[in-house]
Amino acid sequence: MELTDTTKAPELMLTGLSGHTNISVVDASENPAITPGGIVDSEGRKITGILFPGFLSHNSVEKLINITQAETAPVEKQQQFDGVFGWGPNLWQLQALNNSHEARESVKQWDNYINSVLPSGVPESILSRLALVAKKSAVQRLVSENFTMPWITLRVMKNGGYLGTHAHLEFYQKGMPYADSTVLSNLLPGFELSCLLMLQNAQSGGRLKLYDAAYPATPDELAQAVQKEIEMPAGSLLVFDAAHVYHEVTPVVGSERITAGFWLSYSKDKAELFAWS
Ligand SMILES: O=C(O)CCC(=O)C(=O)O
Repeated sequence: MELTDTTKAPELMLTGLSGHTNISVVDASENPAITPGGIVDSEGRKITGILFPGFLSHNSVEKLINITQAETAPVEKQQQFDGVFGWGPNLWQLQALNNSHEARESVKQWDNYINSVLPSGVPESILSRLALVAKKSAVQRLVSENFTMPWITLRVMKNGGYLGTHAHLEFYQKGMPYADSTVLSNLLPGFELSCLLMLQNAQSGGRLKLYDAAYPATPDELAQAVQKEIEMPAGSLLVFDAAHVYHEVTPVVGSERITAGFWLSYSKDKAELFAWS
């Protein structure tokens, strides 16, 4: 088994992003759970995120990094922003391809590639561990009209690359291309957790910074909010409330920051939990 034993509980919880208190990391004896109302502790209090150190073995981390360094891969790398590149079928392009054979093939190729580089059972183990925390029987792939969404994207941020401050509810409100996709219209509105596997930290910078401020906040409120950079060792997984909590990635300095990411969403009826990217 390539993953840390799921019966151990190495999670850390990020609390205090309530707009009132400081941000702290507390022990997992608080027994966090992923629920349709957000991430909660054992008392049912909302928390911002859960950090799972050592979620992915060194071997799996290396294999995912290698994809981004190889000359060829089954999907083109795409520039998402200045200095920020993604590997994986592109959500917006897939929408444009409108459930075509071409779109299905591109996801299949990417799945096969990920499955071929990772030790056997690792993708399933990642999702089944999250299912345990959500007390669900499974975290499923997101499928709509026979079209399966990709479930993981690799992202490389080069020297100078960064992600500006945002909360994902903003995207939906501003009508970003995927906001009215048919695939996503079956999901529980206002719910989106980001799942980030840290593969390689930048030499410096490239830190995920969370704001003690929830969407919608004014620029002044954001400027005054307590901010916390999250320390994520290679191999750790962070699950956090990206829909509500403002976050950014600080500019990378020196060597690349490499992550693998996906989102978790519930179905509208809250019965099913999906991973997609
Ligand atoms: O790469 C990161 O740390 C953050 C990415 C991000 O903004 C997100 O997952 O919502």
